[in-house]
Parts: sequence; structure tokens; C-alpha cells
Amino acid sequence: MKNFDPIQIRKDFPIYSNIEKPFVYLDNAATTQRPSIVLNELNKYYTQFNANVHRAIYTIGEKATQAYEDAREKIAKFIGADNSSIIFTRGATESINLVAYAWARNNLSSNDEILVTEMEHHSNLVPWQLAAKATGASLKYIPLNDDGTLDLNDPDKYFNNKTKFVAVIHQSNVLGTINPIKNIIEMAHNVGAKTLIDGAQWVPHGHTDLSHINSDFYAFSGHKMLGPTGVGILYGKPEILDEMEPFQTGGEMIKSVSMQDATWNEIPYKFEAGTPNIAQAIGLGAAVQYINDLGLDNIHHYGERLIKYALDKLNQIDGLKIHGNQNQRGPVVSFEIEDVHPQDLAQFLDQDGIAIRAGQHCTQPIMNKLGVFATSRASFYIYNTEDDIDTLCESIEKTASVFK
Ligand code: C6P
Repeated sequence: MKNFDPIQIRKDFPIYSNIEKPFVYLDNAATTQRPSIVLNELNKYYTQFNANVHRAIYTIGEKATQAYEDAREKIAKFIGADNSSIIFTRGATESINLVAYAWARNNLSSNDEILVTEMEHHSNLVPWQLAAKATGASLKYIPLNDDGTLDLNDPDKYFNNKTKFVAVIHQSNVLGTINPIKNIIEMAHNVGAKTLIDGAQWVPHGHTDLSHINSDFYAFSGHKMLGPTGVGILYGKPEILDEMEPFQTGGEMIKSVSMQDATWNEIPYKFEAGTPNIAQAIGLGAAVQYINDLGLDNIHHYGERLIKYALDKLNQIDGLKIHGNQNQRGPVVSFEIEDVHPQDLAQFLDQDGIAIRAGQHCTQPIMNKLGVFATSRASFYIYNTEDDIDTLCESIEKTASVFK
């Protein structure tokens, strides 16, 4: 893989020189680390042109607006979309809630069905439970197979003329499964339903071309792709966003206001009420630039290499069980180890400088399906190495021997 050297890449991440060794960070599905280019952009905004956007008719205000809109443009290009379809939110959770409030509550009624899957993160399940309760619609779901894929053998069981909204995770944060979202979107459109894809785990790892996948909405978070916390994206098809009522109201999202009434600004500003997360949006633009410079193809192939290596090594550990499909998966793996509670494992690993996540990963329905209370999870990104995985496996074996 030309020009892709994780040890060189670590030099771009100050945390690798600030934290005492060993530092084996394997919780990238929860949040990634940030490179200097992102931190510098945040600092540059606050120290060189800190001002509100879209309001100020003075030099630094114009500079701030330009930087904020440049970030929108970079992100739009990154996912094959128009600027007007890119809404800055606080993260994937807020993006999904925006649609559940502003679209679902105004478009669904008691004869309708919302379709989700058993693989959803709570962020793409609970908003639809509440939308169903608020509108009287029914909530249906596509079940999980034992191998961690979705049961799509008989789609007519789930997609019918009552199906009005389909919300599906692109890549599972627990099982790593990459779902056939283009097919799912097609099936939804064939019955006249709108779609939302939760891309929080996919976007950092693979190409997302919204002009190709044709989803009506798509949501993701900045902090899982090297950007700052507090910023995410909602993509919406412009013609749908145009028709939608606002989510939040206040400054900047209006066109005109009288004492009794108001009209709305054009998209995407109609959905960005109040002072936005300016620094974070600019930081996310820098993260996208960094990813582009490394090459998303390189990142994708490197993720494939790491997960393959991890699965091979983990499979060699006695008493360790991996959850999910071994093939169509991103660089994340959940597992159990006989006689060791995931939380104990995480604490023991921490003593060796290894950070993994243990728990339910905000996916209680998956835990129920797997028949476990919790799992241990390791997730990889560009600065991880095969050595990190060796260290992980050695430490798991050491811990298991303590509990035997
Ligand atoms: N998953 C994990 O450790 P926010 O918190 O809004 O940035 O992202 C929510 C979210 C939505 N969808 C998926 C698929 C996710 O994985 C997450 C966040 C983290 O798995 C924290 S629970």
C-alpha cells in the first residue's frame, strides 16, 4: 500500500506523543483520535478569525463564514452531494432525531409502518419508537440472522404498501456487518417509502456516494472520522428538505418574522437554527481533507487488512468466541472470552495500556439476540498496527489465564 504508513501517520496525532507508552487505542468505533491539522484549524478559527457566521459584515466575520461554508462544500464533495443538502448537526444522533421530528411526525399516520432492523444502534431505533407512538404508526423490524447479517430472504415480509419509512444502519458498530443498503433503499423506494441510513460507522472507512446509493437521508458523526466532537451531518435530498417543516426554530433559520408568524430561510439554513458549531464544522472539513490526502481507498484496504489479521489471531485464542459474519465486515470485532466478564477484561487490558470497549454498545436488542449481557469490542483505524493486535491478543490470553 503506497504512502500508507501507520507509524508515520501516528506522528500526525499529538496524543501518540503525549501519552506514556504503551498506548494501544482500539476504541475507534466509539471515537477516533484527532490529527494536528484538525486541532490547528480549531485553534486558527478561535485565535485568528473568531466571529459569528452569516451575520457579520466585517473582515473576520466574512472569513469565518467562508471557512464554515468551505467545510460544508468539502463534506458535500466527500459524499457525492450538493451543498444545500448538507446540514450541520451535533452528531449522528441529532441528525436522526431531526428527521424523526421534522419529517416523521408530519408525514406518518396510524395506517403507516416504520421499518428498522434488529441491528440498529439505539440512536436509530429509539427516535423511531417515539415517532411511531406520536403518530400511531407501527414499528416493524428486519431480524438479525445468527451470523450477524440481516434476514432479507423474504423481503415481502417487511416491505409492503404500508411501509412509509425505512431506517437502517450502514455498518454495525457491534458486529461490523456491512449491510446491502443500496438493495434495501431500492426495496423501500419500490413500495414508496422514504429511507434514512445511519452511516456513523461506515463513512470513516469507505466511499459514500449519495448520488449512487440514492437514500433520502443519511446521517453520520464527525468525531468518528478524526473530526471534533459536537458536529455531525444530516444529508437530505433537497426536494424533501424543501418541503419539510423545521426541527428547531430561532435565529438564522428564518426569512421573515412578524409578531404572529414566520417564514423559513432556504435549505440547508432552515435546519441550522441559532449560532452553529462553527469551529467544529471547520474542524470536520479539515478531517475530511486529511482523509482525502491519505486516500479513502487506502484507508478502506488497510481496515480490511487489520480486521482480517485480528480475526485470524483472535480465533486462535482458546475459549474466545467472535460475534458476527466473518466476511462482509468493517474493522470492528465483538467477542466473548470464557469465564471473563467483558468489564473485567477491559480493566485488565487497560493495565497493559490497551483501550477497548466493553458493554452493550448502545445496542441492547443485539445483545438480547446474541443472548449475552455484554461483549468486548476492539475497533481499528489508520494509526493501528498488527503489533497492536498482537499486544491485544497476548493481553487477552494473560487475562484469561488469571480467571481460569
Ligand atoms: N456509537 C459506539 O461506541 P453519536 O453519539 O451521535 O456521535 O453517534 C451515535 C451512533 C449512531 N449510530 C451508530 C452506528 C453508532 O455507532 C453511534 C455511536 C458509539 O459504538 C457510541 S455508543
